Amino acid sequence: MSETIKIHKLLVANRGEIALRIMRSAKEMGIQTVAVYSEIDRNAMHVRFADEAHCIGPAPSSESYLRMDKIIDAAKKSGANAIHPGYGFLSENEDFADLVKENGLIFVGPSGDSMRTMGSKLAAKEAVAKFNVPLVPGTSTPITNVDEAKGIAKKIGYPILIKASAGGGGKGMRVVENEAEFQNQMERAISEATASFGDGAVFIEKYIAKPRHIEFQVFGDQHGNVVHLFDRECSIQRRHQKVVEEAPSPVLTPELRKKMGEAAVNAAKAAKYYNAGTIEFILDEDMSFYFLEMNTRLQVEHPVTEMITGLDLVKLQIKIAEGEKLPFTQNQLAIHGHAIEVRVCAEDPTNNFLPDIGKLQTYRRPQGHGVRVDDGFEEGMTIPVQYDPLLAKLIVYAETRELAMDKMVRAISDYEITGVATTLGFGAFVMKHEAFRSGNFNTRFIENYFKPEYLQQQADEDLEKVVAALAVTVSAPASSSATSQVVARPSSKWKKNRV
Ligand code: MV4
Repeated sequence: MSETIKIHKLLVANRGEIALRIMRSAKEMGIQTVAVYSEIDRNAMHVRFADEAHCIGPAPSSESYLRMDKIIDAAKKSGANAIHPGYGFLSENEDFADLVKENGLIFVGPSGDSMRTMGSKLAAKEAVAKFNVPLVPGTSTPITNVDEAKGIAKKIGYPILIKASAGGGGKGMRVVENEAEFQNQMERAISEATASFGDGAVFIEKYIAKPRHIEFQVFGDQHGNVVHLFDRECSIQRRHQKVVEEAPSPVLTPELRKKMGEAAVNAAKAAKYYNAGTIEFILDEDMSFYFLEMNTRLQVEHPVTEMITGLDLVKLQIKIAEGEKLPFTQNQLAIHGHAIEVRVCAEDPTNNFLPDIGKLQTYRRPQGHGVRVDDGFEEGMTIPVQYDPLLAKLIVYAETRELAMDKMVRAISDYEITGVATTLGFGAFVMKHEAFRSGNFNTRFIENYFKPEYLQQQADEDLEKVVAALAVTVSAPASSSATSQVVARPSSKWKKNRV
């Protein structure tokens, strides 16, 4: 039995909502918190919340939040004995995980070696295949010979998908419809992968045209125990960015959930995994499931899992990093109720989800039973362009999926944001859509059902109301300038979240 080392002071190498979320749990555990920040984040909420804060450079993340040396320096100066990377930035950088350890600090996450295995899709496939985890029919070694690859493709059957081993988030994928296109597409895929990732290794898989994205939260300790904390349905995505997530998935039967959960635990064991991780599966229309990849970090959507399990995943991460054993076994875990998350991004769904920047002129959170908001901004703050557009996560929890959807509709209508366009209105569209309500949807939801005109129409009606209200409340001479200012910016920035 190895002993545990208490974390007494934790540096959070991140910003925004996740930095705050991590520090809150640390504080509850009696752990001192250290923030790092870029020059532009000087007054950010995570800086003010922390017990102390260190500037690590100019606004661009390559000069601040991605600077391993400066973050390690800040940890040493502050006397922190652990670093939590959050998500994004350095969270899945295996060299950073190793460096933290080499400097005598605790990394709140998995080992660098686990990240190395799972960071390469081919290495990951090879590792999990030995542990009885279903893979999409295809190759788990790089393909280089066109004729050999054509032979394999023929056996699998077209359409097939060429993927880059070093790719991620959908980068470096190519669908090949027939043998005539094969050589050309393979050559392109290799040169693209070489240019983008410095690694030209590609492999092929059967193309699943209408998959659902279902992922399992896993947790391992440093003593070899691994459990899963059930599934999340994340099929509502745009350009490989999730917009709505829920737990549990509305389509898994208890039997299938058990089978997929066991496969997820085996996949984690294949990488000798500890701390929080996510096993990503695709589920085919015939309910066959296949391992796609593993994310070796705490994910954005972890709160839906917290709601249905009653656990605080950050506290659990900290205890595991301290060397404690998992405090429960698989059969002590159960799903309670249903949780849904809508990502509130500073993006305009009526304009191709393009990032929208500006100042949060009004910012009022929804409240009430079963409503949780994880955010990192306040009214009056300017949203920086340099970072991820995620402003907040709106999470609801209720006894049933039906009640959770209704609660989300209400919470969105109570959420007041003006000054920047957000994805809230899109969230309401999803909550009310028949395909979502019935549970009968897949990763093509947005392309199949969403029309920007739907939200634009709402925005226009709301704009008319704002103009009408101004015309009534403002005296005649002054109203002309106020009205023209509003009319000059006819965007969903001005809308309430009509539901
Ligand atoms: C696939 C696939 C269909 N067939 N693999 C996209 C990101 C990366 N994690 C893997 N992805 C996919 N792999 C095979 N063999 C379809 C996707 C895919 C997808 C997967 C999950 C969620 C959304 C998606 C959107 C488009 C494509």
